[in-house]
This record gives sequence, structure tokens and C-alpha cells, in this order.
Amino acid sequence: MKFNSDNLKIAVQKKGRLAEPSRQILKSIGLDFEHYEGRLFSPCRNFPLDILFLRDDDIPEYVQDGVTDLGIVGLNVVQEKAAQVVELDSLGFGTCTLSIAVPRNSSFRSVYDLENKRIATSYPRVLKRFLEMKKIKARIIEISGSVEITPSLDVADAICDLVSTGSTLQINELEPIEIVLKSEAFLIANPQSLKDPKRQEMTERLRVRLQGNLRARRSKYVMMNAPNEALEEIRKILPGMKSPTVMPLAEEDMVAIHSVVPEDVFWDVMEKLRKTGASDILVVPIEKMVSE
Ligand code: PRT
Ligand code: ZN
Repeated sequence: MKFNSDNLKIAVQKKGRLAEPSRQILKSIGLDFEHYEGRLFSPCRNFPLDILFLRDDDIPEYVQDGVTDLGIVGLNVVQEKAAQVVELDSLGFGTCTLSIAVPRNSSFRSVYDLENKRIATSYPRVLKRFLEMKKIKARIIEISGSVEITPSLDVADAICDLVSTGSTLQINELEPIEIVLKSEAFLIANPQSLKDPKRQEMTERLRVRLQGNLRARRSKYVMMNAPNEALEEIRKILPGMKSPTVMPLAEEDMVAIHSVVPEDVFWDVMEKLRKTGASDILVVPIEKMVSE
């Protein structure tokens, strides 16, 4: 199999935390491609797109240099590599923070207590920029892995590392005191590629599909029955979306209402709806949402 140079190219992580969710998100927008261990690239059967499987650290540079048009990689890696790429869309997975953490039994309470101290990290560039911004002088010790054990080895006084559940910090008796960067997987693009009308058009097609998927994942479809007189109040509660679908029911003075509710306000909305007299509230996941 060979590259087709007219095809759009996207780089995703080959193995690791972002590998499976990246493949999943591409499959969920209808792309049909093969994947198995050891494979370096796969052409899509139903879209002019070739997928390259790479180490995540290499993805920003490949995209910057135009080897691929697009990439899916953590914002933390993009920022650390300071790659000249366009950060198009966050993709809702690989969520973590790059955080400064200190030994639980230390006297450090804020990042300002780390003046002239040693901070171990795999993200020296991002950390340096952060410390400069805060006007803190500290020594950055660059470590490529297992940063969390450096304080107990007296290699460092504090660390700056990725945190998701926080259990690694806990096991190592560390506690976070400052968030340096909030990160998640991003779709990134080569700036020149976006200026090419054909490639830009293909990228936009992919983005519309991805956004349809993301919006669906971030929303729920809600159906309920309610007394007619509660309708106005319910309309006010249902946030931000276009007007809900309202249907009469066989039972007089009752209506069925269908609407889409964003995940982040979901419980808030549910509680308010119940107070209006809405009943039989049914909530279902949405697979895709395409509008406009
Ligand atoms: O081989 P390759 O170079 O491609 O992969 P990698 O080993 O460099 O990266 P990988 O697969 O571990 O992570 C890929 C990306 O996932 C990162 O660049 C982040 O964008 C994202 N991500 C999300 C994380 C985490 N969460 C995370 N928790 N990456 C790493 N971790 C590590 C962290 O470094 C620490 O060791 O997990 C540990 C902490 O986890 P908790 O859950 O105990 O807090
Ligand atoms: Zn890596």
C-alpha cells in the first residue's frame, strides 16, 4: 500500500492513552479503515484520508512540517514542542492537567514557596514559561519518566506532571498546589494545508462530522409529559436550544415535550423540570447531532 498524495493525511498516536480513543472517534464519524498492531498507516476506504500511526511526541512536528495535514494529540505535547500548528478543536478525551505537586508533609503551600527550589518535569518548556509569567525563580530538572518519585529520591523538591485521577500523586504522597495547563486531545492542522482550498474543504468535512459527534456526546435527549399550563415555565427552563417539540396527548390538558439538554446543566434542568409538574421524564443518549 502507498500514500496517495491527493489524500488528506492525519497522524494519531500508535500506542498509548490516546491511541484507542483517537481511532474510535475516527470510526464514529463513519471512516472505514483497518488497524492492527505494527501497522504504520491505513488508507480510509470511504474518505480521501490516510491515517498515520506515530508516537505522540512526533505528531506536532509532523503536522508542522506538512508530512501530515492533521493530527490528534494532547495539547500538553503541542505546547511543549512549541510547534507551529493550528489548534482546531478539542475532542473531549485525554483530559488531564499539567500540575505542580509537592510532598504532602512539606511546608510548601503555594507555588510562590518554590522560589529557588528544584522542580522535576518532562515539560520543561511549558513549566519555564509558567514560572516566568509568575516571576518565580526555580530550578527545572528535566526528567523523561517517573517524575513522581523524584521528591522521595531528593532529586527534586516538587514536580510538575500530568494528573488525571490523582491516584499517582496520592500513592507517592504528593499533593497538587497549582494547575499549569489544562489539557485534552486536540485536532491540530498544518497552517499551509488549511490555505489549500481542496485540503481545507476535506478538513471542514471532517470537522463538521466531529463536531456533530461531540455535541451529541455532550447532550441528552429528554422526553417528558407535562400539564399544558406548565409549558411556558418549562420552555424557560430548557436551556439554549431551539424551541422544544410539543405534542398533545390523549389525556386532556397534558402535552408531551421533547428537547435536547446539554450534559453540563443536565441535573440542574432535571430538578427544575420536576418542580413544574413534568412527569415520566425519559432521558436517552444522542448518537449524532447535525444542524445548520
Ligand atoms: O509512546 P508515546 O510517546 O506515544 O506515548 P506516551 O507514553 O508519551 O504518552 P501516553 O500514552 O502515556 O499519554 C498520551 C497523552 O495522554 C498525554 O500526552 C496526555 O495528553 C494524555 N493523558 C491524559 C495522560 C494522562 N491523562 C495521564 N494521567 N498522559 C499521562 N498520564 C500519566 C501521568 O504522566 C502520570 O504518570 O498518568 C499518571 C497520572 O495519572 P493519574 O490517573 O494517577 O493521575
Ligand atoms: Zn510520548
